[in-house]
Amino acid sequence: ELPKEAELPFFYGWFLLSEVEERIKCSTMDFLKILDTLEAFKKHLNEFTGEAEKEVDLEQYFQTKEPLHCTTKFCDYGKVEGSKEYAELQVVKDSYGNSAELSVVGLMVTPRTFGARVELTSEQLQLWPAGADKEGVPETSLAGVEALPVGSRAHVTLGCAAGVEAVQTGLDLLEILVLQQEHHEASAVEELELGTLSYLGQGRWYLSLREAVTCDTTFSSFSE
Ligand code: 2AM
Repeated sequence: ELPKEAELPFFYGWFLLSEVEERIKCSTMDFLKILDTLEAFKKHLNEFTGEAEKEVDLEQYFQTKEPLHCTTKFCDYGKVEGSKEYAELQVVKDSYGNSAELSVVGLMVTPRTFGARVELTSEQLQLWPAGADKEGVPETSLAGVEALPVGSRAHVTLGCAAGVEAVQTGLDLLEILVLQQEHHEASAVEELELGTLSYLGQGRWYLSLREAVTCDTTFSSFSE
């Protein structure tokens, strides 16, 4: 008889507790409402709609992806390189099912994705796979991404535009962080109660939160 292959999940990550999920959904929707009404945002509306005068309701524009989580390793049931090695890491086994407090430090919006930037602690970085930041990053952007601190891609996808896959959120976030690194203050647009809002061209917006939001999560895996 053949030995049973250990099953690998769709992905590993930190999953927000359901009451936290509700709280985050509400407060991030509030941010979209604020952004939607800003003159600065209206000025660049055509980057979302493709038309100059058309209105956009950001709350409808993005479709929520549940459960809300911060992906560590996308395995696709073992099809992705390094999945088995990741599952077998002692730190992954030891942390499985444990709670973790994730720190959300910013929010990002692009015509494709809406996400929350997560700042990982050194302990949490042990669960961040080597090379995860640059996976799928276009050749031309690699140098910029490699100059960012490890774990810069960590995020929670809050929503995607119709037809956009969640994997895009991390790529959009990296693009924003690279642009910010290249020409920092230049992009600051507005001081909001929530924090500092920056515009980075081509419909890309980043809100650096005045105060980080702590989210209770569980490190676990997801399979459909
Ligand atoms: P996300 O982490 O940006 O939300 C299931 O599709 C989950 O795995 C989503 O959360 C998604 O993106 C993430 N994911 C999908 N494909 C991926 C990839 N190639 N690399 C990293 N994460 C991926």
